Amino acid sequence: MDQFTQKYIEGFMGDVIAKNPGEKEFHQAVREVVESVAPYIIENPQLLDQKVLERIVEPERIIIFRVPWTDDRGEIHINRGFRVQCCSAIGPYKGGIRFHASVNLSIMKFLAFEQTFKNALTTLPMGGAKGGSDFNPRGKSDAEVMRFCQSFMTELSRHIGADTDVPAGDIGVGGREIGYLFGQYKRLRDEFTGTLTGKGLAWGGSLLRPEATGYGLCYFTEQMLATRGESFKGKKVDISGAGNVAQYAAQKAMRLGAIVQTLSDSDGFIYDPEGLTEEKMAYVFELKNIRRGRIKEYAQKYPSATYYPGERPWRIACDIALPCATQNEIEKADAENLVKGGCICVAEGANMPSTPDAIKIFQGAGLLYSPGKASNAGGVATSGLEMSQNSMRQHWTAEEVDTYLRRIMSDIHAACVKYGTEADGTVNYVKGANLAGFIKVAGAITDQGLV
Ligand code: NDP
Ligand code: 2IT
Repeated sequence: MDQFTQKYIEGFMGDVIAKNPGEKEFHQAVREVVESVAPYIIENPQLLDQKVLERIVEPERIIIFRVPWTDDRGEIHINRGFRVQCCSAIGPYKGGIRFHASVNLSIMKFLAFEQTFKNALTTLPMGGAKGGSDFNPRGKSDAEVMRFCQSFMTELSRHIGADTDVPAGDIGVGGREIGYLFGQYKRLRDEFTGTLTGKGLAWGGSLLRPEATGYGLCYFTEQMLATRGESFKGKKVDISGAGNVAQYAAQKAMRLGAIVQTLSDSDGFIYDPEGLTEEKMAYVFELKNIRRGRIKEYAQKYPSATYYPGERPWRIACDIALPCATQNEIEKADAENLVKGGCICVAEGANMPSTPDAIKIFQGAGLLYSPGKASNAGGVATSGLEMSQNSMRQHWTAEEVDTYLRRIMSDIHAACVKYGTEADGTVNYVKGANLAGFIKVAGAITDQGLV
């Protein structure tokens, strides 16, 4: 990179850091994009003049609100709710809602920023947003979760709508929470629209939306592997997380012939060298989605598995790693372990799970590495398909949705190859995804004038 470009990046980041102090996840996400797109911006001075990047890093709107609720004993709790509406240049704001104790403004802003580029990559007309709360759903009763969701939606309902902003799930928000949120929205607005996605099948949901992020991740990974004449067949796969994305990534990878050897939660991970089977997966679905148990119970049920408390899966040698838990869950030492263990491909199911140092290790070692905004876009893409079905008042078959999902993942892969192929023929998926997403959003922003 030449000195001028380097200076532009540092100047831009200096301004972002000064204006958004302490928001380290947001700085991290912005830096990654700016490093990818700076040469393109410098070659296209109208983007500099139009301050396109400056506009994208300033969310169009941020809503922060109080969420009061009572627990089952009648005690009052106050949580903080967020909705960051980052960019509506290419469609209504779209992005998930996260309920997790760690949620803060920095995390919401990084997720909304990432979502803007991810949604552009899907080829569907969706802007970028994210929302959530520092509410911790762990250990709460259904009634407590319902009261919290109703209180959260009472405020959020003023700011969303089928043509304005369409939330969905993320960490801590699955089918149960979307149900409570949708019920309250409908009650307040007296209208049945597709304002949330991830809905139940009987009330406007799309077939395959629960599976879409994990399945899409595996479709994308297949394409990455194919560039080197490889496939999932017989490969050892490490997966982190045991939630929505991890479960369906594990199921699809297993069905494609891989040996899925790990799953995790924030307390530790399980290693099953014999790999997951359909029967073991059915147990995991029941454990996590019905009983809401912990992953260590897997090792009690299956003696072939060992539970490692307080650790992450990355010390277990594998061919393919699919991080599907949370941001910054692969640090430098984890990345070094993966490379040492012979890993050939890291495809992100979570948002920003690899730290910048970890990414450098992967890229330096010549691994196939793809950022979440490309490889996990199947979830929001299928949300887009749910919106289409709602608007048309139609319900597509699983085969129809799967065909769209495969095509979209393949188109995203093609965009990464188009914009990310380096002089030596290797594909830099970070550069490819960021540049492809940016070019689309930047074009829409300049077309629409200074708004
Ligand atoms: P879930 O809540 O269903 O599952 C999250 C999993 O990750 C749980 O096993 C959880 O363990 C673990 N986890 C969460 N936070 C931490 C943490 N701080 N440290 C270690 N483990 C943690 O969420 P999803 O599967 O929906 O989301 C997982 C990731 O995928 C997130 O990064 C999300 O943004 C991303 N994503 C989700 C999409 C979707 O459609 N749902 C779409 C695209 C990306 P525990 O139970 O201990 O908290
Ligand atoms: O990070 C993500 O892409 C999601 N949590 C899914 C968002 C959506 O609107 O389906």
